[in-house]
Formats: sequence, structure tokens, C-alpha cells
Amino acid sequence: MSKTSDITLIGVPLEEGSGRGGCAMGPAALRIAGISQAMIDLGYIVEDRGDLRPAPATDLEELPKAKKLPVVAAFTRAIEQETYSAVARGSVPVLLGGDHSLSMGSVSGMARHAQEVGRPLFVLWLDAHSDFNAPETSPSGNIHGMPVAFFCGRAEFAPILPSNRPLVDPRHVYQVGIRSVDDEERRAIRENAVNVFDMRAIDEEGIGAILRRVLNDVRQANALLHVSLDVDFLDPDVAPGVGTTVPGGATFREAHLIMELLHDSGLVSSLDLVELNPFLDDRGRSARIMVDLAASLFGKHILDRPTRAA
Ligand code: 6HN
Ligand code: MN
Ligand code: MN
Ligand code: MN
Repeated sequence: MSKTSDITLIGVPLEEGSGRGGCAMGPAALRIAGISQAMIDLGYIVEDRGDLRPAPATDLEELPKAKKLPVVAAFTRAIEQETYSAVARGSVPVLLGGDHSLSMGSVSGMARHAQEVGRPLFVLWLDAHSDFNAPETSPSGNIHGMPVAFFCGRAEFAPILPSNRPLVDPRHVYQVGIRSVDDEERRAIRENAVNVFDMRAIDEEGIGAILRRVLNDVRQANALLHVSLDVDFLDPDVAPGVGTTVPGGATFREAHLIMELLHDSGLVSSLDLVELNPFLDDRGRSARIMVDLAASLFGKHILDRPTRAA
């Protein structure tokens, strides 16, 4: 039997959750920007599973406030299974998106694995947005604004996954970079005690201090950690290739420092790279930054440095 890969790339050409075209080209752009080679260069065995292309679900109705539900649901099911299979065979799943609704599947697959091994799953959500809408509260009806509410069990669109699916405790979700929250979403994240570090917190406390707090909580809980990186976490001047830019985002160095601290912690179990829209990008710049950030998370660094406690 061949050796299990260290990293499993899973392409998700999904854009129907975002309400516009372009994210379906995300996996291709990330591959052209060298995602696989970047990890091979760091010494990993990488398996690229290609792109998931499920047929739309036939058992679910279109919902006016959860647009393209049959497409998103079919992807959720396929992604849940692929992510679960990769992590269960000892590999780190890396989802190449695709819009952020793909995290309904990736986080659910990780939650299934976490339950099997008897550990909690924590989620680090790097995003301008909280993505905690439900169909009833969404201003847009776009499902990419709902994945956190979905995997925390706060938004049931329809029977997408089995009703006994393991959920993520919203108190185990850490959102960093937040600067655009809808009114009812604001109430929901407070009521559900999601940990939110908005841009002001980054400005005041510094990203290093925030990350150390998050990582300390993960370590104390002996948890698995899923990282979900939305392109719009970054400032639009740094990464313009995304449909939902919000000014005042993370700098190039803030984002890299997060990835470097994540690598040093040794705690990351899985990663989403989402919302890249190559149609809106500037000569592949955002695709290359996402690849570079992933490389930092997997150990690319400027200089060797003595390990120091987080
Ligand atoms: N994303 N809160 C807005 C909505 O339509 O629900 C924007 C969501 C953006 C989603 O960036 O992944
Ligand atoms: Mn998002
Ligand atoms: Mn976003
Ligand atoms: Mn707990």
C-alpha cells in the first residue's frame, strides 16, 4: 500500500453560494499559483484529489432565502465525505474553494472525525464577515453568509446532512478580522457566545496576542483546529480578488504572522481557502497570496528561529 499523503487537496468549484460568478475558477487559480508545489517544496507528500462535481440534490426544494440550495447541499454532502475520509486516513484536508458555503461540508466532516476520536473541534474563522446568518435573517439569501450558523446547528435550511450530525459549539468558534456584520447576525453571534475579535481588537491588542489566546484555548481543550481563510479577511488593497471586499482589513504581515503562529503551534488539523474570485483578481495576485499564506501555515518561514512557547 502506498504511504498516506500528509496533505490532501480537495478542489471545490462552487460559486452558487455567493450569488455571483467566478469562485468556481478558484481551485484552478490556486493550482496555477502553485499550491501543490509549495507544499511539496516544504517536504510534504501531497495528494490532489481533483475537483468535486456533484449533481444538484434532487431531494431538496429551491428556497427563496437560501439560493441554489440543491447545488450547495450536494456540495456539502460530497465535501463532508471527502474531508472526513482525508482526515480519518491521517491526512490534513485542504479545501480549495470555491465560496464560503463549502465550509458547511468541511467543518461538518471534521466534526464527524472529532467526535469519533473524542475531541472537541475548534474553528478559527478568518473573515471580514461573521457568516452567521440564517435564511430568516439573511439580507441576500446567499448561503455563503450562513456556514457558521449551519455547522453550529443554528440554521437548518433543510435536511442536508443527517439530523444527528455532530455540531460545533459556537463557544469554540473564534472569528478574527470581522468588520461587516448584519443587524440580526450581530444579535445571533452575541446570543450564541461566538468569540469575535473584530478589526478594532486587532488594532488595539495586536494579532500576535489574539492568536496566542486562541491557541492557548485550543491546547487547553485538547481540541482539533480547523482554519477557514476567506480572501476578504485581507485588506482589498492586498487581495482584490473577492466579491465581498470590505475596507480596513488585515495587512499582508498580520495575515502571515497568524499563519506562522499557527504553524509553530502544531495544532492545525484542516484548512479552507475560500472566496477567491479569479475573475475579479489583479493578475493572479490574490491567488498567489493565498498560496503563500498556506505555505506559511505549513512551515515556510523567513529565518530559522528557536522554538518558543506560544
Ligand atoms: N462571505 N453578510 C452578508 C450576507 O449576504 O449574508 C455577506 C456575506 C459574505 C459571505 O464573505 O463568505
Ligand atoms: Mn466568509
Ligand atoms: Mn467574507
Ligand atoms: Mn468547551
